Amino acid sequence: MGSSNVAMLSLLLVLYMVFVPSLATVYTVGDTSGWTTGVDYGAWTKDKTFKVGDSLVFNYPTSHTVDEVSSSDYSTCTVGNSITTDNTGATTVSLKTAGTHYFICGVLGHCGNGMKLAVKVESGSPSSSTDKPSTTTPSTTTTSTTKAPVDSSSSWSVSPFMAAVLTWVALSVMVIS
Ligand SMILES: [Cu+2]
Repeated sequence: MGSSNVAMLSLLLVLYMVFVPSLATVYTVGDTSGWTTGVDYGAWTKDKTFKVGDSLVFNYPTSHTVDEVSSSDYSTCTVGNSITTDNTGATTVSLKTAGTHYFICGVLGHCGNGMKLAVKVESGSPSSSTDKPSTTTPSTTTTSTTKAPVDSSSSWSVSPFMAAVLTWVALSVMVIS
């Protein structure tokens, strides 16, 4: 392997290391406002594109909760049927599957006062971007305190894998030449 090839390989490795972490984005819900009443979360999500592998961080006083709920419970602000719930004050939710995920505060009246968040999650791979309604797959996310087993097959987006494949292809070409 010539020195130019070594340099090229190094460049590829650097690009790979820079590129891969940027694929998973951590979003702080409501930014500096956090998770509270009186915030328009529809406006907060409007300019954002959520992908499988991204995370939501909810920051709030423990007088609130973060509940993942069904589409219908989201629409009607129905509390008590939550899929997952957390009230630690700092809840990280991994978006593991494509589709729309719905979150409300479980404290009576707070959802009606704006504490409702719908996040449309796109598949990490353009070739399999078949978004399904989350109503057919309720247990699609886990909170930081949920003990449900992690679905490893869907928690890892395809793009880092593709980046690794491309790196190896490039490496193979250099070795052959
Ligand atoms: Cu609340």
